[in-house]
Amino acid sequence: MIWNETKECMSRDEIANLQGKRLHSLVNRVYHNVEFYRKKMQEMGVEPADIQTIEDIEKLPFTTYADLRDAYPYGLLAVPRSEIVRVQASSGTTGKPKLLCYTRHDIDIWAECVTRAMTMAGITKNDIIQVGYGYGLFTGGLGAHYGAENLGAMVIPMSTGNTKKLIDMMIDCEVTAIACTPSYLLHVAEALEEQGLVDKVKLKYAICGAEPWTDEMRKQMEQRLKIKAFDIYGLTEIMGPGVACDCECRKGLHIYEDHFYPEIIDPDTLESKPHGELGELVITTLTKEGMPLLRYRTRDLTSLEYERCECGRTMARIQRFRGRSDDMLVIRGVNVFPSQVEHALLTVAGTTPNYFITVDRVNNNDTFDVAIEVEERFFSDEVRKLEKLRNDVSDAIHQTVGIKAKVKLVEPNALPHSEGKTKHVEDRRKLV
Ligand code: DLL
Repeated sequence: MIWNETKECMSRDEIANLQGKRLHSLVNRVYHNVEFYRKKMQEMGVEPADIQTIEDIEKLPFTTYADLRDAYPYGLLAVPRSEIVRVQASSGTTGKPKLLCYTRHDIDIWAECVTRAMTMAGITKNDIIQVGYGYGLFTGGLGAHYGAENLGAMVIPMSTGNTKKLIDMMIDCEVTAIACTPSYLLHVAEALEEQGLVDKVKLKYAICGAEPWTDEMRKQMEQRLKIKAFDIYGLTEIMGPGVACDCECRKGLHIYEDHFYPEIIDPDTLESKPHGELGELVITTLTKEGMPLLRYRTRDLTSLEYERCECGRTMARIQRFRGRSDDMLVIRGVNVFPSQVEHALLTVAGTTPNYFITVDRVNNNDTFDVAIEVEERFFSDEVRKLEKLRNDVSDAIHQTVGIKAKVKLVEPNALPHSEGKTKHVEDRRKLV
């Protein structure tokens, strides 16, 4: 099934024409309504009239997450504040979050994109969907929720944090589809197996994303739960979940090119890369009203495939993600920057800036260990003081990053030091 065949199966010429028109109108809107873009374009000597076709996009400036952070909260608004009906946020490197604003129309487009993704997965209005992404500022919960309702399915807004209740309701309400992170779904599978309940569930589909995952994880969840699992991609800055999703052919994630124009660039030179080559994914939001972004650097490394897919869709496909061009880690679905940990440490007296983060995946759960050098005196003091310091550090990290770390305090010089750039992170998960 294809939710919006008119759009999802346009010819490549039709796509390029539509994108050109939408880009032209977008550039006019941001030039006249967003000082940040007007200034940038003026600095580059570009005027809205210079942007007529989609190929002209290369004349436009990039946007980075630092730009969003600097514009916090409303600096990049392209409509009057009174037109905004929702905000969502994503954690930044330090301090303030990135705040994204949506008009009513933006929310409708978002729901449409998630509905397209769910339809790709085979989900219909007859399904009962449990949404196991967090509800709140994170886009996962509300994004999946609105998409499922728009599809006409029945939604159970579980959110995160109570696996027992999720399993009880999954069985009692005869849930047929679930939207959650892939690592959480494997955790649910384990819990079902331990309690001998796998045969009691009626689950058929899972739509998983918000973090990188592998074909091996997909195979495991499909076999253990007897379901079909699909990969959904998105990011708060662009919209939330539903920027792209894979179809039954599993040859990449179709990006909804009528709303999001994708480019691949070299993250060092910022030059565009030819079709098929690996680089950083850059997205322009062609239809967003509230806070549209020109050439947003996602930092996600991948390539694009433009061949028509066997499913009939013509929209380009994002290939396997190969990591990021910055140091962001996605741990249990939460974006974590090492600098946030550093920032948290600065707030606790007695710690030093020497820390080391180790991330691993044990039994399908991400582990997040932080070792910190603390002042010598704590080791000669009473154990109680050391324990208090450990708790303070743990709370500070939890507050800043949003997830709990296993904290270990070590003596000065116990961690690797280097004359050059000190390495602060080891990610042992094999996700690329
Ligand atoms: O994670 C939105 C989302 C929610 C997507 C639910 C899918 C499902 P952010 O918190 O802003 O938004 O994180 C965005 O997460 O730039 C990627 O690095 C990573 N990411 C998201 N989906 C995938 C995926 C949501 N399917 C950042 N595969 C992105 C790999 C993903 N990485």
